[in-house]
Amino acid sequence: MGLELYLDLLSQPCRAVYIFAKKNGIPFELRTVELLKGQHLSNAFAQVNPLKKVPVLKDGDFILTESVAILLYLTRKYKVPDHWYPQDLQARARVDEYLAWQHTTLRRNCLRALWHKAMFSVFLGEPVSPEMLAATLAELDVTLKILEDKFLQKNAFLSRPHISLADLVAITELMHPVGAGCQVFEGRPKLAAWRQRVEAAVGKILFQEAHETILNVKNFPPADPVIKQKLIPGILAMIQ
Ligand code: GTX
Repeated sequence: MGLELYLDLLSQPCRAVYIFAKKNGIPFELRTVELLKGQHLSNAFAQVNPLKKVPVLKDGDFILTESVAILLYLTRKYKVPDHWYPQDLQARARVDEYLAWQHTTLRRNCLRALWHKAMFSVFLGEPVSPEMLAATLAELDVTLKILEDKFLQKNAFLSRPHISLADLVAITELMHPVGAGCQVFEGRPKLAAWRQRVEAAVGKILFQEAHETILNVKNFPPADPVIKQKLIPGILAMIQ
């Protein structure tokens, strides 16, 4: 059996892995795990990842979780263009710097913005309080400023002249609040121009395909009440 990727494109880390594999022509079998149907909680999936989270990579008997580790594995196993994860010591360190930073900052804030702005109503049937939403969006704002001022600066991409894993991880994170209806690129011309460059580098068709689910999130039908009850603890833990 060749490479298998267990993904749900609703999930930011899954989108980054999906785009990277597709863009680089890495052959894989897509194993879709629908989070909102609770498929990640099944016993069958627990055999693949006891933590019951996506993404997961399976390469023969080798199983790997954590999107950043998966992306790095793919860059090392396949001959992908150097710009994704440069050999140059300091250029690579720039990518590492972003990848280390994003977990508890941009990723967390984008996920919370998605849930607080849209998914609470769609999925849990009631919105969060206006105070909570305002606090979440204010936190996101601070993080976006750091993304622009510290990471992007005046460069074309986060890790300078070429697109890298850092840009891919960042753009897939930012599409979470966009899907929820937050205008994160409005009033931020530098970030908006960067988004255009990343989309162009990835390819518009692939970018659209990977983000179709999240951009439609507000039209999702309400979840089945039984599944909803099963998912709520995981959701609350994820967005706290
Ligand atoms: N640090 C991990 C990575 O980067 O791979 C994070 C993995 C993760 O949290 N995966 C989430 C998951 O499987 C999906 S991403 C969030 C998607 C939001 C929609 C959820 C309905 N979560 C399942 C769970 O925790 O129960």
